[in-house]
Amino acid sequence: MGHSATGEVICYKEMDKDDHFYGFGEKTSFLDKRGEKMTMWNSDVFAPHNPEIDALYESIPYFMTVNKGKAHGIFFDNTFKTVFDMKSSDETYSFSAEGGVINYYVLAGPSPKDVIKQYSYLTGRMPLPPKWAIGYHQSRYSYETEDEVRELVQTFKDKQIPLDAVYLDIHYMNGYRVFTFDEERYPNPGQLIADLKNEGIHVVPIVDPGVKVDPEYSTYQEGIQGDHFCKYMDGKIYNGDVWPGNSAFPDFTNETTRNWWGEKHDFYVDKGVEGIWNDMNEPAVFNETKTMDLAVVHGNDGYPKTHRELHNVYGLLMGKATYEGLQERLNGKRPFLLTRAGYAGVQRYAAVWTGDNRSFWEHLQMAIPMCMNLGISGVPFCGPDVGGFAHDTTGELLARWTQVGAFTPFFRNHSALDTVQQEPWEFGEDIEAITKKYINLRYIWMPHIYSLFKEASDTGVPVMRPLLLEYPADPEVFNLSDEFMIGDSVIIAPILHPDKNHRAVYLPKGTWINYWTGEEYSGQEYHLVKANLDTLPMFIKKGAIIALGQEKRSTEEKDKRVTFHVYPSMDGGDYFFMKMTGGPLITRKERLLKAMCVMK
Ligand code: MIG
Repeated sequence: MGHSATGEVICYKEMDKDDHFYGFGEKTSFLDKRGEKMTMWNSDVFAPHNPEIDALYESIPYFMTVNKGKAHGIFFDNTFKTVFDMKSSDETYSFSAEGGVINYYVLAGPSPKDVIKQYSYLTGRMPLPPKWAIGYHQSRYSYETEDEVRELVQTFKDKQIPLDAVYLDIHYMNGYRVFTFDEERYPNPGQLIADLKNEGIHVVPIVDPGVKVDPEYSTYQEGIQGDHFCKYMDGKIYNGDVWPGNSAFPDFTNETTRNWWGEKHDFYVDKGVEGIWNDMNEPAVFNETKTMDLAVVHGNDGYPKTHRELHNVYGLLMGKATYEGLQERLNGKRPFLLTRAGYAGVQRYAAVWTGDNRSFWEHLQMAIPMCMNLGISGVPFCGPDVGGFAHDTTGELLARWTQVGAFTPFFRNHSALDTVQQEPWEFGEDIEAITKKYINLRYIWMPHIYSLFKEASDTGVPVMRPLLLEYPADPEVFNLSDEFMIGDSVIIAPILHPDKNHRAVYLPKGTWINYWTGEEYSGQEYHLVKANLDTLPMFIKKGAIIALGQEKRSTEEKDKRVTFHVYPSMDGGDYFFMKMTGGPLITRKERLLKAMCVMK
């Protein structure tokens, strides 16, 4: 073993002038990755997230080629640092790795949706999340005390803004020790969690992998006694600085360690927790390389490998340990896990948020292709920090971002220490009315959105889609990065610039109805659409049926009534009903409705 033993491997393929490339997990820049060169190496990037930075928190060495409407995919199953070069030549592209072998799967398509089905058949699909996980979530680094959390929840209640979850960032812990609560800030967490649950709100604590080196701390003691920490070949434990100071890192490549970590979640589950937030699991370390020493040798259940080889799966395996640990403890309730780092297959365990973005309009713009490409990469449950994490947001940006967030699969407002508060009411009454309107809209649209989650969990086809998935042969959508679809018949075309209340909207083949005004537009054309600050441009395809529910305080409140909005089309298309079955609404070819159905 040693560095010299790991030779670089590379595979070249012909590139056609009509090839366009999608997927690649969590990447900056636009939708179509032709002309980009991208590295897969899980990295904690506080700043900047811009087109020059191509390695972020997630590494998914997979992409889809679409050529004149026909698609195929390639999954390069290599956990080393990999590079995808769709830039250096017009005739060839390549993918390479620092080590390992050229082992890749070709997913034959022929449609883009087929490729996603095939890829997710191979790497796994998202389990249907609990409904509360797709409601509106509020976070802040940090809500530092129990009183602050209670006051926050009371404000949501007073203002009648729906809320499903509150996040506890690192300040809830005793000196950043995972599996502890600070006794002064959070004297009675079990009571807090129970009281919030009575209000229909879940509490999601953050859990980082770093375990503080402290001989008086039980998690550290257990880790040492059980031989759970990452170490060098000579047996010396690797230590690195993270929030708790000098820390050791569980070796999630071993099943015994994953089980131990899973069991540790009794601590949270006993207090009523049903969701966990994993951060810093690239793993991030405060040093020059920003991660663990590559010479660390992971146990890997008896097949030892260096951190150089297994770095990209550390977060995935932490997710597996956490998700399975929660699942075993929740008596049949579905767990929720949010993660920052991951590898191909991360969707089996966790939702993904796109890390430390900033309160820039550019980052609102970038979040859309980033999430669409994550969806193509098998990760349907994703979203950015709404309002932006670092930097100070503005009322206008928060309003526009909340409009987008209402339709991204994961919908959480989160902001950093030392930035202005960005809860929905922080920017005056006008902005509050807008953020409230769109958080409410999320709940009204919940039956439809939840049905799409069900579809994604069954087939892998994402909730949030580029138009390309539905219209793969339409050249106008090959790189359309500022519009997205929810399912196959709704287009969201948000305003993504300050001081704008008009935009050009491309609508593909078909006839489209403005959700707000009922106005009709013909497809395969650009339209200039007006959208004042309180309007998110939304278009429904003629022929669609949309199931909508009602405003409510949280998803714990059941819909008393679901309304089917039918957008009849004269071309006599078939209509599919949505049927209630026990829990979620699912799409079924239940009954054929004719165009005379209830008009919207
Ligand atoms: O080094 O826990 O991306 O969401 O608020 C920063 C504090 C650590 C980074 C996460 C962010 C979180 C923050 N964390």
